[in-house]
Amino acid sequence: MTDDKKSSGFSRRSFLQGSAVLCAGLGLSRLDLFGLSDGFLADQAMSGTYTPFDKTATLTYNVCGRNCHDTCSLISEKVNGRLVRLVGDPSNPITAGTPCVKGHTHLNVLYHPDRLLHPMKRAGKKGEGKWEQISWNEAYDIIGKRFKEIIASDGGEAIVPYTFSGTFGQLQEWGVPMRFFNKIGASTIQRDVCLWAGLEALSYTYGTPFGSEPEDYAKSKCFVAWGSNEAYTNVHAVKFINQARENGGKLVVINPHRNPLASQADMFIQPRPGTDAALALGVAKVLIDENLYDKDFVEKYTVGFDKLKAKVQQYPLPKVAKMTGVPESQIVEFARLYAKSKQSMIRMGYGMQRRKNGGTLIRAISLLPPLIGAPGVDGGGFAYVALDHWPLDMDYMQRPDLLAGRKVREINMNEVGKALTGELPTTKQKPIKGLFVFSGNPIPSGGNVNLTRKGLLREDLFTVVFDQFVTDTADYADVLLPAAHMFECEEINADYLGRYVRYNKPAVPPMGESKSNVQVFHELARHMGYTDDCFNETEADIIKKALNKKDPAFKDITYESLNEKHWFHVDLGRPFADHKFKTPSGKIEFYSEALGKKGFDPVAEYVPDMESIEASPELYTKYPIHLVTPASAQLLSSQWHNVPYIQQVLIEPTITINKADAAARGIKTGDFVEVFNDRGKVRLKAKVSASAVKPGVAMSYKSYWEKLTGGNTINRLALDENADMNGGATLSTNLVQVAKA
Ligand SMILES: Nc1nc2c(c(=O)[nH]1)N[C@H]1C(S)=C(S)[C@@H](COP(=O)(O)OP(=O)(O)OC[C@H]3O[C@@H](n4cnc5c(=O)[nH]c(N)nc54)[C@H](O)[C@@H]3O)O[C@H]1N2
Ligand SMILES: Nc1nc2c(c(=O)[nH]1)N[C@H]1C(S)=C(S)[C@@H](COP(=O)(O)OP(=O)(O)OC[C@H]3O[C@@H](n4cnc5c(=O)[nH]c(N)nc54)[C@H](O)[C@@H]3O)O[C@H]1N2
Ligand SMILES: [Mo]
Repeated sequence: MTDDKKSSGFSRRSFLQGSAVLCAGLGLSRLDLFGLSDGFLADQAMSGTYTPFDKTATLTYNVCGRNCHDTCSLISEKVNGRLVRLVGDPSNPITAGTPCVKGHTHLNVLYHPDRLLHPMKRAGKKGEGKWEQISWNEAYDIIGKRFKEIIASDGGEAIVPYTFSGTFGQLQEWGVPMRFFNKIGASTIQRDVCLWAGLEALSYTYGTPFGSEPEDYAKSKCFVAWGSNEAYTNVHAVKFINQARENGGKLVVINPHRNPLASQADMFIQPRPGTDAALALGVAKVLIDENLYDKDFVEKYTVGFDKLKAKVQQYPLPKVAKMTGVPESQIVEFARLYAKSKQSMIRMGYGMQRRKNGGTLIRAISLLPPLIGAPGVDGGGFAYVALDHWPLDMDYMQRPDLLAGRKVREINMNEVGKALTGELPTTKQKPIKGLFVFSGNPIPSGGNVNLTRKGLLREDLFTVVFDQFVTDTADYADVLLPAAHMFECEEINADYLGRYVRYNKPAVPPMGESKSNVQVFHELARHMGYTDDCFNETEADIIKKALNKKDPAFKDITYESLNEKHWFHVDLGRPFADHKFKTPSGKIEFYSEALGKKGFDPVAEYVPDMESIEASPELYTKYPIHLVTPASAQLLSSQWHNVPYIQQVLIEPTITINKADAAARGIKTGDFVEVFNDRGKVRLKAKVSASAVKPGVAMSYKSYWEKLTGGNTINRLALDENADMNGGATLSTNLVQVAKA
């Protein structure tokens, strides 16, 4: 029936023991109990993990490998060669039997009538959407010939890949495609759109950005969802937060937008966007002034406390209240609640650090856990991301040695529009001539999409788009290549919520002529005459060779065990339980020389965001509303927008504004409004609220498709800069004006 024989994990074993006791008591064999005789289905049913819908179905263990914290473990059922049902793997402690709304509708993506099934070449003007079907051979001929011409005339660096979150798999997305680009000496793409500024900021404090796992949230006495949106962006975290509350823990939400969790929180703090560093320093001042900090921890495990103590004097509460819009009394109340127990956890989201001041903002927040002695404590410390459990050797997969000593330039994906239009000094000097977009979608998921469009319209730019659908970006391609869906490909996924490694087995063959990323880049390399052995490897070859065999934490993960168990929890222990920190001093650094050397305040400071009343008063006069553009519940960046079922539940393109701003502009709920800044203009429906956002703030969900909204994606307005740290994104740094349409 299937080669996936067993379900995985401890829950299976413990249930089997339980069922044996139950059966013995009833005088039944365990199989009788389930009315099943043998084979995989009986095994599944007995394990208590999964009862298939159709007894004749073939089951495959899959992964929702889209770019989402949770990265769900899934089980698909196949009948007559077609997937008919999909459930969350009940044995996986995070997925626990159910994916989110998007995961539930994966089959609608897989079998979408608009799936791109054949290679195409452009048959009209760029952006016109006219195509002619071609064979793979012809597609490879066209791409290979054009790339070779570009390499001969301008060098490999004139070609750039653009990629991010189509699959987020280690193999198909982060790893193997880079072999091809290294071989041709293409410019490197800095894949910094997402959470990058925070990674650097946290490293100054702790020596690593990798924090606690969701299982630990449940042990929290005070869980602080600071700039995160669990109910939408990582729904499986909510269960653990609820467990904490059932155990008497408090929930605090800090967010300019009253998101679902905020409405249920014990305390909701609603700062002005981009001012969280001031808030954190104000909280630190209360902790120090009121002697609520952990002197023992501070003395033993930190450096620079005196400098922090001096620094917070610059943040008296009246000043902080003015900067942030948070009342003084609430700052004090929060500090006291937070310091009540060391089992206080701050979970930082990524939306808030996609700002020009995103790094300094995360750095300031990161100083709070050590003040109360929380790092290393059960249910205490911080959570941001876990990426330290990737099992595959990146060098093996990406093969940087194929560069053969060539030093290539880096293009930051956050500036793709500027890069394509020659607005960056490097691309002005040496223009981009070839662009290969795969597993990414700059229109509408990047910033300033009007500028990106201008770049993509360049007649002298050769663009390949490799996707499952004819996306907004695909409209500007010269060649379109059909990508296989993840259920059609082999992949290893590591989540970024906890520390799970998951194996995704192909459940069905690729539809039409679609192919996996690995297949396409290997075939293209061979077609272009590159004879390196690596381009002949299959996915299985690569996984077998690239699996981490050195680190004992990964010792149980082999190709065979992945096939058998489907997912693993990588046990790296509780972060900081040993009180060892990989900073230059070996301690938590309230004062960081490395940070100072980069030109930042070595402790922390509130740096007004690039577009704000303080930093750009003239711009503020024109555009007095801070626009935040977080993730919607039903889309994954731009993905799923073209799925009819999702369209029925997705909120139409809307902007939420405060009633004071609405009244001043004569706007009522349901009115159409124009939202604009120097980067563009969109027409959206207004939703007026007394409290969802404060006056001077607006919210509209990110990355709706241009062609499904009549050209009204909010990403037209999003800032396309690099954040202060690590080349991060600035998609949340937006001043706009709103006017009745
Ligand atoms: N449903 C769904 N899930 C997703 C995604 C999706 O598109 N849809 N995207 C996935 C991806 S790529 C990522 S990176 C993650 C992101 O996961 P999250 O970081 O949880 O989500 P975001 O929506 O980016 O931003 C979180 C929150 O930041 C708030 N915020 C914005 N500016 C500020 C600020 O200045 N201060 C504070 N305190 N808060 C602020 C927003 O209001 C928002 O509620 O989610 C992943 N999961
Ligand atoms: N306004 C605003 N915009 C934002 C953000 C924000 O906060 N505000 N957040 C940003 C964040 S956090 C992120 S991570 C980015 C995401 O940015 P992107 O990764 O560029 O965006 P996606 O829309 O996820 O596009 C992924 C594309 O890959 C395709 N795809 C899926 N699977 C495969 C595959 O197996 N192979 C190939 N070749 N293609 C595949 C999908 O169909 C889709 O078109 O968006 C950013 N956009
Ligand atoms: Mo992201």
